[in-house]
Amino acid sequence: MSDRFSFTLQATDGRARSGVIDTPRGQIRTPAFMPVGTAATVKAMLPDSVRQTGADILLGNTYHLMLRPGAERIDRLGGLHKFMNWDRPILTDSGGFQVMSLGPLRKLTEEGVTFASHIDGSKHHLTPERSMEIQRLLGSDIVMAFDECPALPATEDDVAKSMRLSMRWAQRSRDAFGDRPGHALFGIMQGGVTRDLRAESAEALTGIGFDGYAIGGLAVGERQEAMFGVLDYAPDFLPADKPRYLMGVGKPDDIVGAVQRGVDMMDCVLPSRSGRTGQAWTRRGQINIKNARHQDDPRPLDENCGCPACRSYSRAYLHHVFRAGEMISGMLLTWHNLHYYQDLMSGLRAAIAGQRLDDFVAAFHATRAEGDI
Ligand code: PRF
Ligand code: ZN
Repeated sequence: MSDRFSFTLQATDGRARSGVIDTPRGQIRTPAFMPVGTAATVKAMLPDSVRQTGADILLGNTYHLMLRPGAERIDRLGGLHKFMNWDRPILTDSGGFQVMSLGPLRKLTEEGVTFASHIDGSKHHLTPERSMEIQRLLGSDIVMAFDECPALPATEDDVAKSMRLSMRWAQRSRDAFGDRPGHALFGIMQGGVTRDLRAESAEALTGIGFDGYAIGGLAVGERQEAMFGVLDYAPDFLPADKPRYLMGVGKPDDIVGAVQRGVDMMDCVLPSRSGRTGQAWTRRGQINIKNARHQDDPRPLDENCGCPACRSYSRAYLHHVFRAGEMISGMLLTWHNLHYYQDLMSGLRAAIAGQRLDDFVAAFHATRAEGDI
């Protein structure tokens, strides 16, 4: 196994890419989907089960873990991998984005962000330097630079000012991260939906030099066309030989469109969160298991899915346990959704490797229905 972090491109098809990220904790096949484990758990799933869905890497959050149980505590207990019983790669987000979603509880300066905890109201300070320290204490394999993601709607001037602050923070993140063999630091591009700002941000980041580059500031409430509009040019502003990570995306059709446009990594709470609220994602479309029309249905969610929910349980059972508020409901639907997402990623990787991505995408869209099925 590699003792360093490296990215190898294996195939391209149009602008889409497939490859492998090597880390001391294992390989990440790209395009990769990262399940979200905000509070040191992918909710409702054991780590072995997450692995069985096909995940190579999880995402963790600086913001949540610094507040509870605390980064120093996790360090004393042997680091996040040991703490949560996941020995494969972990990427941690840097905290700025999560702080910003708190709204009025925060104050932003050149130095960093001061905010009140959503748990107990206690006051905290986060800077690029402290974010790098927390992510080191957690033992994160892929560390994200500390950035600011402006809340929408924002004027172009505000987006420009925010992006430039994020670029100064990117330099401070790079300086504070230092040289840590086997660990990677990713910069985060900002700039909203303005091409010139995206170009300026990419130039600043590549000038600093990172092990990978994220596209931030998208999937913040804009329509899919607007996001794809940015993805039509933004990945090309970034070095071809480094991984590109689109943060917080998305629905299955967002993922497919992003991969077609040259994105290598993504994360989203959607498959796990919607599993707990009774939504299943399948090849044929979305299933709302709460709906009464499932109560007598002996069929699985998807007869072609190999997950435990589909192998052993009917829609009628899944409907019943959801209605009854049983914990197995969230467990089975989360498992199915994560399995579906990872199946989609493996299909995309194989299609890119086989130079048949257009056919794969056409079949993906042709099989799906809009609305609930
Ligand atoms: N920055 C960081 N994390 C993020 C985002 C961002 O812009 C987004 C935007 N979709 C999700 N998560 N640091
Ligand atoms: Zn399934």
